[in-house]
Amino acid sequence: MSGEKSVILVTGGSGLVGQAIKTVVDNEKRQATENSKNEIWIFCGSKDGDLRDKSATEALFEKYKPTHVIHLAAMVGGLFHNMAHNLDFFRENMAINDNVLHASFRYKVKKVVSCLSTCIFPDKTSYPIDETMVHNGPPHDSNYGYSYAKRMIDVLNRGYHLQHGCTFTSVIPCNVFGPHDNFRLETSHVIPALIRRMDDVMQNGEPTFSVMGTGKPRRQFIYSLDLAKLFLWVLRNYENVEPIMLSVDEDDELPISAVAETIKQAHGYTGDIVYDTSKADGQYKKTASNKKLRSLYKDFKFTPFQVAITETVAWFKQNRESART
Ligand code: NAP
Ligand code: GFB
Repeated sequence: MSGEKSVILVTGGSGLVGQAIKTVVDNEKRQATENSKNEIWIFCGSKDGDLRDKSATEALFEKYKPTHVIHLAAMVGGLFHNMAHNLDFFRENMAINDNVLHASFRYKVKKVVSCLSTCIFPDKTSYPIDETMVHNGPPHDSNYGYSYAKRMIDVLNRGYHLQHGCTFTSVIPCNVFGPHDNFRLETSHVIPALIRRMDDVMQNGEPTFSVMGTGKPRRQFIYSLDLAKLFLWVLRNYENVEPIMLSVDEDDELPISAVAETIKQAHGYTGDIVYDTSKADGQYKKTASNKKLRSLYKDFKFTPFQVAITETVAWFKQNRESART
């Protein structure tokens, strides 16, 4: 991208990951970095155009004529939202992805970076999972709709490359959290759900806090601001169509119980944590290898989990009124 003027369209620009990229890009602008002088960034949410709709998608591309696209827009949600809406997750995401990638092809976009997820890998697999295993076997039942739709992005990327020479690639983040997350009770992922529900319990002076499931499942979590920096690195440096995992190390995988304890500490909650084992656990683990990332970007430093949780809890307390609650 160096030297040339680029117009970068971020679909899903109003969400957790989109807003983190905006924070990092705004920071680069303030520092007047070389990249920031040559890049125009456009962050779009669903109000700017419903990407399930082909003509609305084309209108967005006609308006901005992007040279590059970071494609984040998706129907997204935590375990319980996925379990209740697998069909919607499949249909909405298939439509959005087909529209965005085809418009990118028609408008001769030089590079598209789309977003997969570590939850799309086969449920029954060897560990750690890596980028070569995306299509190996059925995903976990809880989110098969989202998973198959995400896998099809990789199929589209390969097709556009083989048939038309396009550089459309994808990244595979583990679970993401941070400022601007979705804190709504019915749809959120575990970290924003626990942060919001613990704040409610503290406001009501309740002596116990209930975590759903056994607390035993294990997850890798990446801070949205770290993921944003890695997204920019991929956009500017990674030229391969094959996906690349953007995850913390395998050793940083945590049980949900440890996540709850870290949030308790950040909130300063003094009550007891209990586990509601009548609720689903979801996939036990999906340990991902970041070997490829570590080999290409050797000196990247992830924010320590506790620091990132403390910042996210502070952000939520300061922004609760305007946040997605
Ligand atoms: P998010 O906070 O829920 O944001 C989703 C974004 O997509 C919002 O900007 C939303 O716009 C937009 N969007 C949804 N439906 C749309 C539609 N029909 N037309 C146009 N825009 C639409 O999600 P996120 O966590 O930032 O996720 C970003 C990407 O990362 C997604 O592709 C997701 O699959 C992937 N990912 C997320 C996680 C995670 O743990 N969060 C993990 C792995 C991968 P409005 O808000 O304006 O409606
Ligand atoms: O982030 P999460 O909803 O999704 O985490 P997944 C679910 C885990 O956290 C399960 C436990 O073990 C739940 O039992 N948990 C405990 C809770 N309390 C809560 C709570 O209040 N809310 C929620 N949501 N969970 C998702 C996929 O899987 O991973 C999505 O379903 C997505 O498609 C995401 O891609 C990255 O990690 O299980």
